[in-house]
Amino acid sequence: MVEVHAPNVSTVGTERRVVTAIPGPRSVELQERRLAAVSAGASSAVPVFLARAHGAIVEDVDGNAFIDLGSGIGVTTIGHTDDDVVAAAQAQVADLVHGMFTITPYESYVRVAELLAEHTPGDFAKKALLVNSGAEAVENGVKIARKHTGRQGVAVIDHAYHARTNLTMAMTFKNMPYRDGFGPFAGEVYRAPNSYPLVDGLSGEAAAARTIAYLEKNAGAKNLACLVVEPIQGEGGFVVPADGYLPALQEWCAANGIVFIADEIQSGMARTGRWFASEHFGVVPDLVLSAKGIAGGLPLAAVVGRAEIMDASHPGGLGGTFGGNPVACAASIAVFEAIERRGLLAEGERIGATLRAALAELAERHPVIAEVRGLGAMMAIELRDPVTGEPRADVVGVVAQGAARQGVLLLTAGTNGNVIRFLPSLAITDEQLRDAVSVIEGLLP
Ligand code: PLZ
Repeated sequence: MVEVHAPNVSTVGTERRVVTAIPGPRSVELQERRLAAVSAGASSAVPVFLARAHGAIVEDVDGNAFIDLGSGIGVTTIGHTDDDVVAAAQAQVADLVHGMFTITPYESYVRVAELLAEHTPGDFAKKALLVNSGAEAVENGVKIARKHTGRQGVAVIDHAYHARTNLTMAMTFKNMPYRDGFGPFAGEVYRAPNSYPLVDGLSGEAAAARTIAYLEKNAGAKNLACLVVEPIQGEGGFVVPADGYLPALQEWCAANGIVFIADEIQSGMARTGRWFASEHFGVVPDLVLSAKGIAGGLPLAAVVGRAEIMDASHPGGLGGTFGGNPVACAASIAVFEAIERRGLLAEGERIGATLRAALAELAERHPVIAEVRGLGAMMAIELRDPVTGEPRADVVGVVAQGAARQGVLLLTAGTNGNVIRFLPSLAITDEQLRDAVSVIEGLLP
């Protein structure tokens, strides 16, 4: 049963507040130390050092407060330092911090697996595996699909992002910054065109036929263990496929013994107004990959799906030292309970409605906005020259940097870098959203 905990005494307010230049003097100092001590490869988009956060507001070390439209790339979905998550994690730290599930198990791992089985699409028997990161979830999804099918091929879609390990770099579309010079990459990865309605103008059926024809030619259906698809492409620019695209792919997978894997690492767990974005598109994946928001900011990721596929590995074939860490599991259970008890799926719907309306108005006044798209708290605007149709990454850069200087943190995306994405926490208020959009409006040409 759920205990109701005393509220977290956070000093973080509810409004943006800029009291220094951005970055402020303390951040500038820390940035110097960071440049001397931290690998240049791990750079930061906004070199503002964070001190604390609560709900949809983050505070930096100089006392500036930002409206957070990125949630650490969709991680603090139910809000920064959510009271229930903080209480659950704090209590767990005092009891058991590490067990190594594959040596000696503990209940919270099992409970998270049960909750994932309950809340992912599909009425069939499901099982789960817990790991540390999205990359590991993708790796393990592929391992399991290969073992289950006895095949090696992995199909992915143009503009996809699946992470930064060797296999997942091979599955990721964009060269810079993710792959350049880091090869050779894992083999047996086959890429096919996606559905990108703004660019290709194709119906879902036509786009799926193109994807399938491509894979039949360059991979051969019988060689494919799995097709891995983001229901809404994340880093690729919040590309929402045309209706019918995903169901047609799933049907083709089913007809050819290919495991249909939804990478819901960014689109999943209460982000789009549903538990998982697949639900919007009428697909029931064989396996779902989940991470980011499932543990309120603690590192946890999962592969969950059809029990007979999840059981393909011999005992001992799957694991890892930290996978399903007890503190992360306790936090995750608190997240599941919070979503249910507080009706947070409806907050995703609210945010989607508020943002869609505000951004549509913006698009009327600023023709550089070529499209407003997305679902729930996963919305985006794509910027293109209204005359030539050329992607305007330059404008996106100006808006992102300018917004940070005014106390709004936002993320960019897109293979062409010309997308501004909105991944706020479900704790964000309509007032905060409208304030942030007004800042963006002031920066648009
Ligand atoms: N699959 C769909 O969105 C993570 C990371 C961006 P990890 N995306 C944000 C960056 O610059 O590193 C992501 C995703 C999808 C897989 C991943 C990978 O998840 O937890 O970052 O490994």
